Amino acid sequence: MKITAARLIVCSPDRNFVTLRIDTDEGIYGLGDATLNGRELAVAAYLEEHVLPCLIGRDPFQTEDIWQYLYRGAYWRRGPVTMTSIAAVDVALWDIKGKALNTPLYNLLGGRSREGVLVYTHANGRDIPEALDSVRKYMDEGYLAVRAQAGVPGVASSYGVPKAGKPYEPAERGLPSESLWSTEKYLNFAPSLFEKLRVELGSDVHLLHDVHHRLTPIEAARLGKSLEPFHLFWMEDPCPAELQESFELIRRHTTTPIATGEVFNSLWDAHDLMRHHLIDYIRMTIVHGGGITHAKKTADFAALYQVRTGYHGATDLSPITMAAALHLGLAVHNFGIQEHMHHSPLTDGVFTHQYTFDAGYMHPGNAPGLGVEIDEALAAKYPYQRAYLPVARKLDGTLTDW
Ligand code: KDG
Ligand code: MG
Repeated sequence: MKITAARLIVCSPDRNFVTLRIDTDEGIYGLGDATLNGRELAVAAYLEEHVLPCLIGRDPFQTEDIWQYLYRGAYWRRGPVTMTSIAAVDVALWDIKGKALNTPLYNLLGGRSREGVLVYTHANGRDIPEALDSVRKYMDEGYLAVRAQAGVPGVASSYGVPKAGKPYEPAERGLPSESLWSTEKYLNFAPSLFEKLRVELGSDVHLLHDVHHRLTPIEAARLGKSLEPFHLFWMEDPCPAELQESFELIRRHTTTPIATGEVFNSLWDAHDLMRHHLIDYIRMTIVHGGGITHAKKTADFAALYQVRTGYHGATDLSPITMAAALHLGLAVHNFGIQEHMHHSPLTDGVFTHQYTFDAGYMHPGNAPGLGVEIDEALAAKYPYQRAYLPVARKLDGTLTDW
């Protein structure tokens, strides 16, 4: 089998997505997600100008060799634009392999290690009562695990809180908006949110929380300690992870489990965190972390240190990435949990998919390959629109981590 064509579909059905389609001489094609939120066209240009011409004529079954060719062959290595581009190619090739062998992707990754993939979704509210209602709503829908975020009193537009009744969506069209942040107010407030949730909801539901890289290590240590009575499933991204030794300080003070890595793009960003038992869940996802080929290696490395997977799954990761994550999640032994933030009905209309949700678990479906199709005619009606993630400033105006 040979690759005969590769092209991009850039569309914006409620939000931007970059999708790669690879065609072969046997009429089988594969899809890969190449979306990097707020920097979409950088990846599109990288693929179009530098990667796609190199694919024509290659055997799509050679996923390892093509991965190495794109990674080592670029010389520069790593970085979100490179690794998202490689991921798009890699996922599309695995999709082709599954279709050619007439089997769902999970069968090529080790087969089923479990019946379903435990997922968590996003509950949020402007205040604690709204957040409580939101968690309850998802529990009523069958979710066994829910991430809870609430507006911090005195801090306008806190992370994870929807604006004016719309579903929460991190990127916004136009130039970046600015939001405010106060660590002091947040640290005083966050334990009261989880105290209320535990009192009202009991101890069975898994509760998760995203700190979104906003604290220093000692502040994160205080937060983790103060949340211990409410036994969170995890505290996510307690501080920026470029400085991996930050997590040693957090670990010295708290047993609240830690998840990090949604902004990582290679195993080398995380290997020290794993080797030194500084994290419990790795969030680096397939689309930003070099595709299935590299995610599988990262998961296998993590397994040596009893670190489990907990992949990023916000709306900026297209249904193609969601499907890929569900296939891998079904297969790897050290799967932990998968994020599932709902796409809009329009996004789901463009990317029709076989995956399903039932009683807290998702399943990738049994269609050959990934089990996702793109409706290109519908996609064409929603062209790309510039959009950005917000930036954040402290109350005195200092730029800080969003
Ligand atoms: O593109 C960035 C978002 O996906 C991110 O802000 C969402 O932190 C996030 C999460 O955990 O889903
Ligand atoms: Mg996050």
